Amino acid sequence: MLTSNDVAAILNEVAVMLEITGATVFRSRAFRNAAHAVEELTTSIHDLVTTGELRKIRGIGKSIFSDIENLLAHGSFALYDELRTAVPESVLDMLRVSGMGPKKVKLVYDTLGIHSVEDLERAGRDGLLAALPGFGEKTQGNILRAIERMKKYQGRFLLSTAENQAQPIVQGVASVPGVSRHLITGSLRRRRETIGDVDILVCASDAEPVMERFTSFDTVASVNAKGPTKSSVILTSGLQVDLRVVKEEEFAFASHYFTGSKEHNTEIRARAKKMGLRLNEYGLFDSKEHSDPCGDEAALFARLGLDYIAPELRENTGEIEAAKNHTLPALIEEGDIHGVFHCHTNRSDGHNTLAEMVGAADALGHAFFGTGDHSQTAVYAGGLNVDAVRAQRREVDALNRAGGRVAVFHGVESDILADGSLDYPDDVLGELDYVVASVHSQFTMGEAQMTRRIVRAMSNPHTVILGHPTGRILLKRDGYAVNLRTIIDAAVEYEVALEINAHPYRLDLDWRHVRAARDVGAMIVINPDAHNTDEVAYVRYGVGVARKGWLEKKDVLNTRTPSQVRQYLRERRVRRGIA
Ligand code: DGT
Ligand code: CA
Ligand code: CA
Ligand code: ZN
Repeated sequence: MLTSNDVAAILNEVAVMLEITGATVFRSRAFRNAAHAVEELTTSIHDLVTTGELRKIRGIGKSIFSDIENLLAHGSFALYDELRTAVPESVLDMLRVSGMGPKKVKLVYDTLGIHSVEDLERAGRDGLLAALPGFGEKTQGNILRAIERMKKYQGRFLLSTAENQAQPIVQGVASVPGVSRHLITGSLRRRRETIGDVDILVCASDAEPVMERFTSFDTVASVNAKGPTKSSVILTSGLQVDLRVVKEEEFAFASHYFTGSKEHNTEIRARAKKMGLRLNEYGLFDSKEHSDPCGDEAALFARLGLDYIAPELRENTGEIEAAKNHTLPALIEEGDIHGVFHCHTNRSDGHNTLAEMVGAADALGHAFFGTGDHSQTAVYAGGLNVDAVRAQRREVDALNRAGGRVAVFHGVESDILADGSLDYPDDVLGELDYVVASVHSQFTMGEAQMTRRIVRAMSNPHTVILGHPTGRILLKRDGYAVNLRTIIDAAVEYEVALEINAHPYRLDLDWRHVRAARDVGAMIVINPDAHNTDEVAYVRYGVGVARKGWLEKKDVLNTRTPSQVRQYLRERRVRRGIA
């Protein structure tokens, strides 16, 4: 059954195809507006169509209403079918190349007959794109680089996507009679930001029914391998899932081996070898080829003279040495998080009211919640003008006076303007509990200029948090050029917390840099950048990043209680001379 989001995606696709086929701006805009209206729905689109209520929503005209009706009833509508015949799918694929909007796609299609990303790449290499109106050498170069990037990312999935698709399969396999243990291993267990394939490990007396169940899920598109110990499938999404079935006495060894990383495994094997032992996925063998059983991974590490190494740390970045010396960090856990700061409400581009967002925080057991709506320059995201900021202040105060379980902090996500200034005058910034400063524009600035811009924003005493420090969008867009070493030093100097943006599209700051920030004592804060109530829970993806960055509870601002946060903000204001 199609969800509102599916319907919105199809309406958007229609809008794009209309543009490519040269329909009037009004026509494509009507579909875009309708898509937007559908995205905003909070009740079931099926109910709204049945009752005709949908017709009353702004942005849904009579003819689009009937299109949606047909779409829900028959899976398509006349115009959609027509357009899909007129515009080959490979042409639409070009939209996935960053920098290629509908207008550019139409132009290359009409003038050069370019039909696909491959055509586009060839034309770029031949220098044909640069000659087109509105392109030029620079755009051509950008497009070629974007295609490179796309190829590099192809075949990888977001952590959240892989996890959501793996979950029902793991549950299904685990419920097969005779399965005693099950575990997701590989990069997913290590909480990498993107996932090549999913690795599942199962302990079962009889492998056959497990493999049978594994290969027969609805979501399986093809079966690559099916054997007594290993099977491998490709899901309809293109995601590969590997399953291994092992015996009880092999489980600890196999779980360690298949969790990886390869680099960590190589080091661990070398250590075993030095001790006169041979380690593989089946056991830890002495010179007589005898392997004593290990109940779990902790026992395996102990046999190698090591403290237990959490999966997130197994990247061969010093964890084995630290495990030997008993200097591994006591990693932060999800339960340590008492609240989050950077969240959007429907005052800017969020989908829910502040009260609803606070309700979501409450449901997660959080003790505080911080707003972070967009600032006035971010017009495209419904940024708040000064009056709106003040109106929100009153809303926050009223909620706090009402004395709910969740303390509300009032902040904004201020755009960092091109020159590094913030988006409100100082007196307005001073009325807020905190400011998250983020770059949302002019991503192509050179590294030196971008670094100066961000450092200037951090030096503003009102800036408490630097939002998504590199601006990357995983699998889509690399971060802007910025010297993170300088940013990390500025974070210490100006007492600005660096955000781990926990939105699974971002996971920015990257865990490798989180570790560097920790090493010099920078404060870190984990924020979900939630745009609806469900996304507040994204904070847990950020906890994975924090753990990969070796963070302890004390390193993270939002492990503090509301009164500790209040005290921190107050004392910081004094230290920064704005009390
Ligand atoms: P991915 O799938 O690219 O996101 O990354 P992983 O780490 O999940 O890699 P994958 O699926 O190829 O293999 C799962 C684990 O199995 C890997 O982390 C370590 C182990 N493994 C696989 N191949 C080798 C190998 O050739 N040598 C060693 N030592 N371990 C391996
Ligand atoms: Ca894998
Ligand atoms: Ca694999
Ligand atoms: Zn942002």
